[in-house]
Amino acid sequence: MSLFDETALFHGQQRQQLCLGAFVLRGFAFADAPALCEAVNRVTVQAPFRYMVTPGGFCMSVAMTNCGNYGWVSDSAGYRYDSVDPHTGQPWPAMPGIFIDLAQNAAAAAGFEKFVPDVCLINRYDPGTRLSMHQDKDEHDREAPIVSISLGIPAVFLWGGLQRQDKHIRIPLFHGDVVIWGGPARFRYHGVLPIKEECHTLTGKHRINLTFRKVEK
Ligand code: MD3
Ligand code: FE
Repeated sequence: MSLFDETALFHGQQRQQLCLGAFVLRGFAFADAPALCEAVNRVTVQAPFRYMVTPGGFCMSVAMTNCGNYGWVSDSAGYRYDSVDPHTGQPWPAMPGIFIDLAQNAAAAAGFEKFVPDVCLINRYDPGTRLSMHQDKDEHDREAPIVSISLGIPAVFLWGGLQRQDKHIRIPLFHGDVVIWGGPARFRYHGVLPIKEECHTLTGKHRINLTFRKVEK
């Protein structure tokens, strides 16, 4: 077997069901990762990464930006989806074609046909940064799944239940992994453990996570 075959096997696509409605597609975005990272860089020229402020007045440790018809924003007034980037006063950059195609193909591979996201939230984790346990409930279309793509430094994802105090399991997420969260999985608590200090050829010291959402019903 050639080196190429082993690489293909190692990053070979594999579908695991985490629970009803949630699927991991290992390596699904691996081949497209360089183009995805370039697209992220183009988006952030227009809409730079920023540390948003929580309604409680704390600065978030994960840097964020968005592209698409809406973007997720947080400030002293609360969390919401807004068609305007508060940092620039302009609409968010359009979603790159490669984002839409990949999100749609991944959703279809998990049984969610015709997924058309209207938001891509882009999270950037610096070394040591974590995301505390939370639910995502700001999206009005509650039938649509959320598709997430992991790029760069790996992470340990925490997957809980419908109650904050429910016990959680740990799921490693690597560069190129795609996860689809739909159906009953959609409203479970989840979080990310602190990212290790490492270096990745495409993202440097960062982990980048793209989440595709459908906000408008
Ligand atoms: C399960 N992001 O942006 S992606 C978030 O790695 C968020 O940046 C994490 O949680 C990250 O809100 C996790 C996986 C994910 C995203 C949204 C979900 C899992 C989810 C919504 C519902 C259930
Ligand atoms: Fe979330």
